[in-house]
Amino acid sequence: MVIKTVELETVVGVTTKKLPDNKLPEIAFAGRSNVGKSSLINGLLNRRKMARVSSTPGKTQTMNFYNVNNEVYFVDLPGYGYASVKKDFRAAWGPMIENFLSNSSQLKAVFLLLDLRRTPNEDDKMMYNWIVQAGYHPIIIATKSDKIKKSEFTKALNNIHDTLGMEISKTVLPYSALKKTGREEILDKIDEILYNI
Ligand SMILES: Nc1nc2c(ncn2[C@@H]2O[C@H](COP(=O)(O)OP(=O)(O)OP(=O)(O)O)[C@@H](O)[C@H]2O)c(=O)[nH]1
Ligand SMILES: [Mg+2]
Repeated sequence: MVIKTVELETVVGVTTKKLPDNKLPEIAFAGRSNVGKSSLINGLLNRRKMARVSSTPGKTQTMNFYNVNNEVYFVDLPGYGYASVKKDFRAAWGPMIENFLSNSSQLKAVFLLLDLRRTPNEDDKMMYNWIVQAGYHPIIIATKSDKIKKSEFTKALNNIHDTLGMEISKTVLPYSALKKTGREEILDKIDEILYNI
């Protein structure tokens, strides 16, 4: 997939709630606050500041629909698990995300971002299960791969597999927003999802 045009087209918040009635396919990105969802989206889109990135967790508090090439939407979901938003998340954003996952007719795939260095926690398992319950196979992206040595990758990737109880055949794609490594593999995966290639 070659990125030609990008536009933030729709923003859905807890007050606006109503999901867009999109005609193009949607690809969603979920994950804990601060895991690097917005950085990944910027990296995939080759735009430095399209999605807001912040070292303070809880930056993205809305569902942001980026129209890419008039071909597909990339959907940046609000991050979960950050202490001060935990209660709000469960009360408001949780149902909003569950509603989107369960009811969007255009949603083709959900990427779940996990920090490569960390063992997935209860919140990650909850999101993994929401995705599965909505009828999707979560595609795992292990972020911040620049923070550990290449020789530690296999162990870290297996740890993610084991903690989530994933079938061993399901892949985990490592990504670094810093080095842009893993970008082509993720874009190829998106082509595969959209065009069966
Ligand atoms: N070293 C390194 N830092 C990263 C990487 N990806 C993201 N970061 C940093 O992690 C912090 C959080 O990144 P964001 O992209 O804002 O994370 P997010 O998942 O969108 O967070 P919320 O919007 O709060 O849900 C920022 O300081 C980023 O610069 C990466 O691959 N490597
Ligand atoms: Mg964000």
